[in-house]
Amino acid sequence: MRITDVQVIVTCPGRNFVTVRITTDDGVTGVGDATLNGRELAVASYLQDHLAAQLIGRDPLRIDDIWHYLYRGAYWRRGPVTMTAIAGVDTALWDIKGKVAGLPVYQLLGGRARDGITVYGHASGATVEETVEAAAGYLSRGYRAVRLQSSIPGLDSTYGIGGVAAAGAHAYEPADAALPTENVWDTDAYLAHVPSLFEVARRELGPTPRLLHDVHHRLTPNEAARLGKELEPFHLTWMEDPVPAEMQDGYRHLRHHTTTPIATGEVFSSIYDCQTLITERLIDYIRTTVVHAGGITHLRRIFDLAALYDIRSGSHGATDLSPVCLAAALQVDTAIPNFGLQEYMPHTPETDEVFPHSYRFEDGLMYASEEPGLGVDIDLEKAALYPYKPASLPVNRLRDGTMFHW
Ligand code: CS2
Ligand code: MG
Repeated sequence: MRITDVQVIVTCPGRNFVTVRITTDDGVTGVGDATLNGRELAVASYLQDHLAAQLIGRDPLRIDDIWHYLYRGAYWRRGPVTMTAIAGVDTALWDIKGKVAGLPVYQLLGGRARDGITVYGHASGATVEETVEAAAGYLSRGYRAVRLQSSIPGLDSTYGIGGVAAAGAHAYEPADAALPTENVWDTDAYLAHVPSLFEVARRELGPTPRLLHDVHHRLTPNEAARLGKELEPFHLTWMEDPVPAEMQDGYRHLRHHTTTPIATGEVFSSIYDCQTLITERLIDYIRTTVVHAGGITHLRRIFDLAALYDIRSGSHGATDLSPVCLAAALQVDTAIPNFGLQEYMPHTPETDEVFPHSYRFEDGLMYASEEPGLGVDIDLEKAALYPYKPASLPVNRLRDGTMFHW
């Protein structure tokens, strides 16, 4: 069996996605997500200008050899662009291998370890009451876990809330402006507000639902320690990205001061980015996922390392990760022993039309496809209807204009 064609498809059904589609000499095809929000064309070029020609003629079943060829052969290792490109190829090769074997990929990863995949949804609102009401809505639809993000009094916009928090305008979609929109951030206002959100949430929703919050990289270790301590009475499932990911020693300080569980990793692209956090048990959930952490092959290695330290998966799953990534993530979630939670933001109907799939959501759980491979594809004709649109993630400045973390 040989690889005969490597296509890189950039499509924009409401937001940009990059998909790798590999074809073999006996007509079996595989797809992989290679979307890097706001930097899509960098990955598309890496794939089509630097990797595609190196793949033609190779045996697609030699997944791990190809992974190492692309990783060690790059010389310039790691980083989001390189590892997202490798992820797209790797995921497509697992799709092919599953189709050749006639098995869903989870069966090639050790078989089913759980009946369904517990997911969490995104509840947001312009006020605490609106946010808690949105969370109650998710719970009424069967979700067992919900992330709560509310507007911050005095700030026009913040992470996780769509634009200026007008009633109902909470369809949050990162990278929806050609040039970065500039948000204003105020850490004091944020720290003063968040504990009240979870005090009301626990009072209204009770002790059972699993509640999460995404700090989105914006606190110093000591500020995060303060917030973690103040959230302890509300028993969150996790406080996410409390400090910028590169500040890994900051997690030691944070860990000494609070028992609020910590999740991080969506911006990590390799096992080396999370090695210290895992081996020193500085986190409780690792949020790496298929598209940004080198594909199924590398993600499995990260989760296996995490399992040695009782750290569970909590894979990223925002809508800027395509249905191809979600289909692959659900296959991994089905098989690993240390699954924790899967983030789930339903894609738009246009996106689901471009990426037909057979995973499904039912009563708070998701179920990976049982079809051979990943159980997802890209409809090339529909994809062609949505040309690339320049789009950037927002940026953040403090009130005095200082450039900050978004
Ligand atoms: C967020 C993401 O879902 C999350 O946890 O951190 O929405 C993140 O902001 C986007 O994926 C960035 O593209
Ligand atoms: Mg996040």
